[in-house]
Parts: sequence; C-alpha cells; structure tokens
Amino acid sequence: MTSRRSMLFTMVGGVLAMGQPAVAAARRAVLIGVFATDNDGTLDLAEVKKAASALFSKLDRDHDGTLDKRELAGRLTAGELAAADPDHNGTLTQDEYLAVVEQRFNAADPDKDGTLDRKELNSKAGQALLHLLR
Ligand SMILES: [Ca+2]
Ligand SMILES: [Ca+2]
Ligand SMILES: [Ca+2]
Repeated sequence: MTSRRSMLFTMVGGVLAMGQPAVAAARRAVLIGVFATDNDGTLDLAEVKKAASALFSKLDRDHDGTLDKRELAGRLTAGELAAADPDHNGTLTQDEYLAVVEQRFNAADPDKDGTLDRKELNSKAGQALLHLLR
C-alpha cells in the first residue's frame, strides 16, 4: 500500500514537473507505466476505465457500491457531482462514475484517435481526467 502510494506521488510530481524536461520525461514514463497495460506509451479508454474502476473500489470505503461526497474526497465539485448523478440521490454508482471518466477522456482527446498520448495527458483536460484515476 505504501509503495503504491509513493508511486502515485511520483506520478503527480511528474505531472507537476513539466517545466524540467529531463526529470519530467522520466517521471512521465512512470506515469504511463502505472496505467498503461499494453505498454505502447498511450492510454486508451479501456485502460482508463480499468484504472478508474480500481480507484472506485478503493474509494468505496463502506463497500455499498456507490461513492458519496465524502468518499469522492473532493474529486468532483458539488456541481460536477450533481451533473454526474442523474438519479439525484447524491451518490455515484460505478457506471455513473465511469460516464464522467469517459466524458473527460473524450475531452482530453481532441484529435479523436481514441488514445491519449503524453501531450494530451499533460493538457488541462488530461489532468482533469487523471484526477479521477488516482
Ligand atoms: Ca460507498
Ligand atoms: Ca446516483
Ligand atoms: Ca489522442
């Protein structure tokens, strides 16, 4: 658990360190490595959803199959939560969570090739997506 957590911090650091080319490149490699399952250096929607599903399970501390505001721990604003919650019961099912993830994936993929490369992951939309994966 601890090593996974520090890996995630490394990843966040890599994203924040974009201004330092050598370090950032190495850290971005770590970032891709954490999520990508086919090691081609890009993320597709299936890989992103897999990472999001794993995070969903981890965040669902009471194991009721939904995430409430507390479990989301600031990952969505009140407005984003309301928009993502069509049945307005204040919690997100995994399907509802993955729908937001898919929206953000598409927003982060302006060239619509179905994969996110490093440049796309480092964009503002890419960062918004990564926020839901870790
Ligand atoms: Ca829950
Ligand atoms: Ca709901
Ligand atoms: Ca793309």
